[in-house]
Amino acid sequence: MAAIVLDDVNSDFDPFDARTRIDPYPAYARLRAAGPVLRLTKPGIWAVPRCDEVKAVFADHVNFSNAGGAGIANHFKNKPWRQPSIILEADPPLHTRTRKVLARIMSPGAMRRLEDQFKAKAATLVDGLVAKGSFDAIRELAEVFPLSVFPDALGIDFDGRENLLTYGAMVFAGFGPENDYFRNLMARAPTVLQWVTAKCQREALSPGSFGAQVYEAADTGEITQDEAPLLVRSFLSAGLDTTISGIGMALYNLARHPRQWAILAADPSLSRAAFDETLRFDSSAPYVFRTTPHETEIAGVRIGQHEKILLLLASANRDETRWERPDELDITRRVSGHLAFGTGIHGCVGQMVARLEAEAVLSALATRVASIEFTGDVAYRDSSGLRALSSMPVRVVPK
Ligand code: OW4
Repeated sequence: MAAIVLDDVNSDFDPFDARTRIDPYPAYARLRAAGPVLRLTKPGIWAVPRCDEVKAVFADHVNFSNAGGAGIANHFKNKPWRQPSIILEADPPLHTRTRKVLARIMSPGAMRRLEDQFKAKAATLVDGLVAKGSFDAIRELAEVFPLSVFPDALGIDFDGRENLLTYGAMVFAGFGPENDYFRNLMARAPTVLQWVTAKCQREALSPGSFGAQVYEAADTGEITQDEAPLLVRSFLSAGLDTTISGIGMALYNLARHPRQWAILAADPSLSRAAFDETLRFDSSAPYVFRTTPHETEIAGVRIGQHEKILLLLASANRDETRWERPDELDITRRVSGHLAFGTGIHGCVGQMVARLEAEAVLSALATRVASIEFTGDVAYRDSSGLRALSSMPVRVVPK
């Protein structure tokens, strides 16, 4: 343990301010220059903007807990709005048990079984959009595609699928401060939460699906019967809004870098790498929190007990000490090691599903489309937890 304890550095940066949300990157650069760990005075939390310290915190689940909440809410001090996730908002040994089940359900072999179906659905969808010529790349593609494949893989039927979008929005808005956006969503909570609970039950899940496999793990005693519906809930929480946002931001960033789109159109096999580079460049899940169970330190700065620590993943992904030309989107760079999915024991367990979905969409489009032109302004969603567009009007030029 370091013997020297440095003074903390204050910053008035507010990650939840709507004005910084559109282009937070200049502010992130200032934070990285200011120090390895900063006190954000407005929300009253700590922030970690550089790559090395983000990785160090991710590697240390003893000093930086998830049981205290992965959003700004402090579960060590206050009761959260929903029963905590038994994978995201849990520490070992509970987390170890639940993680193993989800990692197996979303294994590479499981991904291979889904691949043909995902690619066929993307091809049909994109064929229709290319025939139209002009469309909204968010509403008609980034939102439609995950909704057309993920609920099927999860195993739920068609009735009420739009509730998945509202629930995902609630979960991610719930990671930020209690603002009007969150309160407006929560006004719909009674019906949405009832629907979510119903879809997490064994009877609601089709045989062989991701959801049914969670119940199989309960039957063998790997998890308890009570834990099964809560673990299914993690698919509903984290499985749809995330991929919609990520695919949307990938389309946006490739469209506004026409030379990068041309490289992808010339070689659609770059689609998976291109998706990862857009995640590095403009992460759709830009941050995540940890909470200190006891006093500790980061880079020599003392952090008290029960403090919230904001890990600025989108900033770490632009860290000039880690990346060459960090502010350039370059789909041919070696992008592995970016932090948009986190890393360590809580690193995104669904990242292979996300990549499969994004690859299906991007390769279908890159195979057919020479260029993408904006026909109007994009609009950002008003979420404090996810970085996402709500609209992106485009025209595509077929090859
Ligand atoms: C990023 C995530 C996000 C939101 C909810 C959950 C997980 C959950 N992972 O497990 O409920």
